[in-house]
Amino acid sequence: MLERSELAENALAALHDEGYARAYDARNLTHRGMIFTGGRVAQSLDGEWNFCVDLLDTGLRQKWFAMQPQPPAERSEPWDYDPFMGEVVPVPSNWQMLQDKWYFFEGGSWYTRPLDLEPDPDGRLFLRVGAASYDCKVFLNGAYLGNHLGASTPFFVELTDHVRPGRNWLMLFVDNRRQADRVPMQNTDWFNYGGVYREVSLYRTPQAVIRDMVLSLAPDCYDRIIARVEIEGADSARLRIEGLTEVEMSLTDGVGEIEIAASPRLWSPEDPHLYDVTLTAGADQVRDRVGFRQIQRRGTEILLNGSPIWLRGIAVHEDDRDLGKVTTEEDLIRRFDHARDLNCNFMRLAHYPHHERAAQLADECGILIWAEIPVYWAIDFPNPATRADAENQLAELIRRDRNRASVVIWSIGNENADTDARLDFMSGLAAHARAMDPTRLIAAACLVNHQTLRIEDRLTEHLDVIGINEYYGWYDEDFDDLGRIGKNSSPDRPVVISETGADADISPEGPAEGLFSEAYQAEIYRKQTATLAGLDYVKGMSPWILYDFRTERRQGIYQRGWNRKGLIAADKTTRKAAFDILAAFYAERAKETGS
Ligand code: GCB
Repeated sequence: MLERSELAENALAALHDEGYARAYDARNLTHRGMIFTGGRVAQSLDGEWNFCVDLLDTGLRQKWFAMQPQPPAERSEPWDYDPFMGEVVPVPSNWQMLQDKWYFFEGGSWYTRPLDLEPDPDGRLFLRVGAASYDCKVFLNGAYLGNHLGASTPFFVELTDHVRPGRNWLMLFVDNRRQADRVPMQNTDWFNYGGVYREVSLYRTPQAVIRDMVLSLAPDCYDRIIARVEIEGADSARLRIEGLTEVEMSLTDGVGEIEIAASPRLWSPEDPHLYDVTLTAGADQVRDRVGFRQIQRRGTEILLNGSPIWLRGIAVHEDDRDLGKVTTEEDLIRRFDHARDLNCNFMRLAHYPHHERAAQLADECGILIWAEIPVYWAIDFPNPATRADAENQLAELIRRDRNRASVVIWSIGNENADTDARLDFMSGLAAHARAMDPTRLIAAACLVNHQTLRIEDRLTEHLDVIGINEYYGWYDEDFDDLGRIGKNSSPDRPVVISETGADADISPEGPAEGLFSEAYQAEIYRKQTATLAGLDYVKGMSPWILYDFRTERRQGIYQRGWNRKGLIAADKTTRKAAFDILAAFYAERAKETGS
């Protein structure tokens, strides 16, 4: 609690100090603070949190986080906000979906809740925030513990040395302002949802804590498994892969790596077999369900477990008419059911890391996944702070999902102009991804050269799979150019058409023919699939997109705040005619390619 003299000083500073935010931008909550959470018992902090939007950053200026609960009648000065009483919102949620007056709000907001804790001298306590968009600053009992950048990856804060027995107050300041140095930058084609929109949990661990566990087949073989673990405060651990092996690992400086002779049953879309894995180190234990498979490229082929595969995909956003970016299990199950109805074996999780349950369910139901970070359109490529942010988001995604057999591609960006600064930034990201995870393919959604009508992008040399977003018949009106690009290009590695499509407004306001009609969209799908099937270096596609999604930048008469390229409308139920066209094409492809 601030003293009286501090209060007076603070009141003045709050009005006149424009450097108020500098002290709260440590950017210290990064992938380095992650712990492995699989199999741990979490204490959920979901539910009602006290909430306040704060357009002017008054809370940072006035240090609301330093306030102590006090009954209103006993207060000696007026409070501009009461973190302990008043409006509450559910966590997880996006504030835009809660009240009309918050729909276009972009700025900071405060979330506060009590934490009642028993003293535990032997244990450690970690807070995990599943996702908060975009800058999340964490305060406990008035102390600033740090901030995290990035709207879609989880982060951890160790609370051990900051908690007191009994009542504690946890405050999060979550700021979704679009800024020039962010990833993504100011301009996107998806809605800028704000808030704490994935689960918040507490984890108790012993002193020795398992930070990481990574399992995969060794490169190019099927009879050896590599396991790598990172454990703080232990020098040995026991790894058990149910039905396969149990081994003792010894660690040096907290890190252990072992190669185990074992021939696991291979994971594939036809047989998505998972093994139960347990890692025990002292009193700490984690679990996971892990599949083993090889994904490789050879020339223009993509090989799954040594055999060529054609990726029959669909792209999805994390977006819901009622919940915004909040993802439920039911929503994910419906999404995979629709993918199965389309005869898909592949899904692009665009344009940022989706909820971790998406890849877990894909592991179970046998759908291959393209996962990506939001290095989208213009990015401040020369800015080292932007690069650090992008690298951290990539590292958090990889550390969170690298035991998922379903995830076969890390994508490092989408439709970025081919400049020297971008090449340096993104080739760096590709190298970073490979160093962290040599067992997957690296991709990006690249551009075609519209003058020369060729696939031409200097980044492709650094990729395993060239993603191409093309909208012939929609933004590019001469459809025949697609065929020309096909003939003019001879890439030396596989191409996946990471986007193609057209809008269709099937509401009563939608047109019967021409652009934005259901018939026009269907025709584009007919022509696209017929053309692409003839290009031998095209090894898959993920058309844009499964469901219509909300976006501020689309305000045309048939859009009304929505991108309507979905094969299914925003109700996630009503299929458009193009759905069946793609499903039939994929059924054919599956027969022809035998995969
Ligand atoms: C694109 C973008 C995607 C957009 C889509 C569209 O190329 O990658 O984010 O939503 O086109 O509908 O214009």
